[in-house]
Amino acid sequence: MKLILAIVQDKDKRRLMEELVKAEFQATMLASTGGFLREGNTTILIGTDEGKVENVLAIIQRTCHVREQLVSPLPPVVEPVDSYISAPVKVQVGGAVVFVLDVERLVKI
Ligand code: 2BA
Repeated sequence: MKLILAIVQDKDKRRLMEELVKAEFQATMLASTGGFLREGNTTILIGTDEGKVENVLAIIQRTCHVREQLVSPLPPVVEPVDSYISAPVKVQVGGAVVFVLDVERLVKI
């Protein structure tokens, strides 16, 4: 068995969950926060058989989109704040960051 851990953008979570449930996968959604942007994102846990991992990845690929986001860099601590001019920088976020892990055992009690 495998555990798929997918970090997705909040805008994609609803469609992704709908498609997973439609395809009869079991999933759990957790609210999470990205370390770089410090903004909310969603982490979805999906436990499934090894042979179905590619199906899950295909659903994630179909439903999660790459988006660009503007980030304002923080001023450096050593510079006086009024001498620092920062231009917002574009970063690409998503479609999804996916980890596929081995599961030793699944117990439902
Ligand atoms: P964040 O950490 O908020 O990162 C958002 C996006 O900012 C990233 O998109 C990446 O394009 C950019 N970024 C991140 N760190 C950067 C840095 N040091 N310098 C420049 N740009 C940087 P994604 O790669 O699509 O990641 C989306 C979210 O997935 C991340 O949100 C984080 O919550 C998670 N994530 C990504 N890689 C991860 C990893 N190796 N381990 C754990 N979580 C990860």
